[in-house]
Amino acid sequence: MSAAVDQARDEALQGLAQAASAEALEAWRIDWLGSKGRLKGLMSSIRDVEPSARKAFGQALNDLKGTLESAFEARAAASSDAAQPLDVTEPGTEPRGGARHIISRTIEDMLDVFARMGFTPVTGPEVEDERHNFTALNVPEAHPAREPSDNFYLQDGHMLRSQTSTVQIRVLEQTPPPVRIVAAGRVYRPDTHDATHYSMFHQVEGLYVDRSVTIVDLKTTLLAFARSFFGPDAEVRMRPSFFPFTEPSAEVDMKMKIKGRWQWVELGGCGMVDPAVLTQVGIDPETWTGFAFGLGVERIAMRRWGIPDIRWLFENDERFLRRI
Ligand code: FA5
Repeated sequence: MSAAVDQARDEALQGLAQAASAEALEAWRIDWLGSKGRLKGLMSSIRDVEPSARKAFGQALNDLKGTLESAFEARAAASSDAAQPLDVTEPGTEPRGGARHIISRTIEDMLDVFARMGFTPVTGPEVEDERHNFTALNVPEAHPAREPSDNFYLQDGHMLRSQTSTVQIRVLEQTPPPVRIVAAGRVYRPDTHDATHYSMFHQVEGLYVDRSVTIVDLKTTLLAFARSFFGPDAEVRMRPSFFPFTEPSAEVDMKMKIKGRWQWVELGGCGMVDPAVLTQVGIDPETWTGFAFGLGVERIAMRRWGIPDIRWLFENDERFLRRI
């Protein structure tokens, strides 16, 4: 009996597909779904079915009824849409365009400012080896920065880079000085998410190696960046700090006006390239000196746009994305 139901379904759907006008559709409805239609006929034939098979047959017919009713409704809706003439004078719906993410825009703006100061943009891999992330940067084997709890280690001595300082090594390995580059990109640290920390964030790294680069060049460069990026009144201050790959090292703060009040904001680290790093890549530290800096892009974007929570940058909430 199920063959009879299958055959009826095929025949009915084929007929429906061929019904090309409202009249033909109505005729199909009466023929198949009407009170004296073919489906009703099939339903009354249930009497002739063996009692043990009646339940299954009844179920198959109910399914068929559901299928035909929905197919008919879909067809009728489509043909009534088609019957509506298109009013070409009606105002259209404006398509909602996307926009570049605020982090991409911030990076682009930062690189622009540094490009005007002669820094060439370069990139480096996000999956790094420990040599480029630590060893060549003068970070000793037992240094706490290498702790598994502070890094995303992969297999075979590889890891997600925890800082863009890796690019300093990659560039110095390939390019003889003088070198003046900026490298922007993602870095990864298993930090707990809060208003100012995320486990993936972006840094902009700068490196300048030449014959007589001094700390005055470093401060002048950072100050020029701050004034160009945040406005002519911005100021920069360096607080003594420690990074294994720079000596001396400093945290760099920028003074900027936030909601009408001047505030010092920490933006990254910097320092004079440690002679040990230059030696690692075969550059003579007696001839060449350099400075390097690494700035946190999210913190800069947050300050620039008054965003109170770093998580807003990555949650893809449209209400936020559309406002900025
Ligand atoms: C470094 O990563 C050094 N590589 C910077 C450097 C480069 C020093 C060159 C000297 C020479 P630090 O760990 O402090 O330094 O990170 C730099 C900046 O990244 C911070 O100031 C902050 O702005 C940002 N940052 C650090 N951790 C996070 C985080 N979890 N979420 C968002 N931003 C972060």
